[in-house]
Amino acid sequence: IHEESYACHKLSEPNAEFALALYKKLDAHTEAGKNIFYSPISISAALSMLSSGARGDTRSQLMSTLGYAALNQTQVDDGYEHFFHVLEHQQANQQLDVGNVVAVRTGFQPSQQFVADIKQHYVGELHNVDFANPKEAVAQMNKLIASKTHDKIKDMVKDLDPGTIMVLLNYVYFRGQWEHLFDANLTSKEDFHVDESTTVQVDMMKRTGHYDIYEDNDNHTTVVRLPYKGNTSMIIVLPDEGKMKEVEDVRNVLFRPVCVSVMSSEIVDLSMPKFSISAEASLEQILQELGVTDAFSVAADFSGLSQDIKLIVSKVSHQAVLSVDETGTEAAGTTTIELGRNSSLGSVNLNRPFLVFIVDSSTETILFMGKINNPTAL
Ligand SMILES: *[C@@H]1O[C@H](CO)[C@@H](O)[C@H](O)[C@H]1NC(C)=O
Ligand SMILES: *[C@@H]1O[C@H](CO)[C@@H](O)[C@H](O)[C@H]1NC(C)=O
Ligand SMILES: *[C@@H]1O[C@H](CO)[C@@H](O)[C@H](O)[C@H]1NC(C)=O
Ligand SMILES: *[C@@H]1O[C@H](CO)[C@@H](O)[C@H](O)[C@H]1NC(C)=O
Ligand SMILES: CC(=O)N[C@H]1CO[C@H](CO)[C@@H](O)[C@@H]1O
Repeated sequence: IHEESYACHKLSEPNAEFALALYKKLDAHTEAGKNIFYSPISISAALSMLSSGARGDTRSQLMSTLGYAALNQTQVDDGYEHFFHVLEHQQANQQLDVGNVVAVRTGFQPSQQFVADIKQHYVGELHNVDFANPKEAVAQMNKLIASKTHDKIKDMVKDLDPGTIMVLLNYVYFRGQWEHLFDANLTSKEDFHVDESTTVQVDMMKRTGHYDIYEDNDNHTTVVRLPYKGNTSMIIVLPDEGKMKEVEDVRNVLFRPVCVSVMSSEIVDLSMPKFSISAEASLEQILQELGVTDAFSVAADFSGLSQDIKLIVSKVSHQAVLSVDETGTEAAGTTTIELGRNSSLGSVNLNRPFLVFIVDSSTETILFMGKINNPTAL
């Protein structure tokens, strides 16, 4: 047990660092006023799966960007195995589904070792998808994602390259009930100040009661914890008016939600909007800025995924949704990593007359030859 929690814990700090690095990048790439919402663990887990099929610099770049430079792949794989194991076993009052799917082009056989590793360490499922038929494949992928996220994410995949060989998919679905429900009768329309000049109307929920809170006056921020039934909480970091930028720049302030021991329980008048948002992000550029470059280039080495075909990552996408109301929270996130061939995939369809040769290459002898005009004729 001790070993297990240690293996799991080893990933939590690098994962938090990576979450933060992603936040900075997403913020820089997101239009002002737009929401940012993502599942860091979903992105870390998907990239770790990718890493387990990568070799050479392609792998070391992934490992170091994920913050795992000091670990080897075995340690990372074990960490995820324990992580998924622990999550599976604490579902008394909440629903938390985390898992991975490897969608493989019909007829393509990924490396046996990779499949075994994904099944063992990443609770991975293998699905065959007809990527040669992109329209159908898009529908099939979206159906799969919708089923894993309880229909919270339904249209994540917009298009797929006909050359797609494999898609690595991670999903996280969470549904938690507030330990202290909001009384819906107290919810009323109130102003929400998007910025100095923009105000919108929201349904503001109200509750007065005990919450863990920490007022960090030096850093112009208030941190409050809203517990769900079970082992999860929502942590809110509320910067003082006009101080968002400053708060975002102080590392420790953003880090505090991970270690909330400094909080104390106090009676609080809490007003919180009821809302539903969705955010999506393309991560290719961000990952390259964070040091994952070979995976997207001809230098890519995914020989752990397939010895036969030279694979390259063409797309990394993330989508996440969040709904908050008086009873609790529903959130889902998915990450997809699309892998294909660098060159376009050739297609040969023997649906017209063709010539055939059976050749012995050691002696360079034509053993048989002919022309097939009608395969149904006797
Ligand atoms: C990974 O690191 C651990 C701990 O240092 C070590 O015991 C193990 O042999 C290493 N595994 C590989 C495949 O290098
Ligand atoms: C909310 O209002 C309705 C009707 O006005 C009432 O029946 C209900 O008990 C109230 N709920 C709470 C939690 O006070
Ligand atoms: C919370 O986590 C602990 C340790 O991981 C576990 O023993 C406990 O059952 C969990 N509680 C609930 C309500 O799931
Ligand atoms: C404010 O942030 C700084 C830098 O992260 C930290 O050292 C300091 O303890 C914080 N102040 C308070 C009151 O927590
Ligand atoms: C997307 C990509 O990396 N395409 C590369 C495929 O390989 C040729 C050379 O074989 C490169 O020129 C392309 O850039």
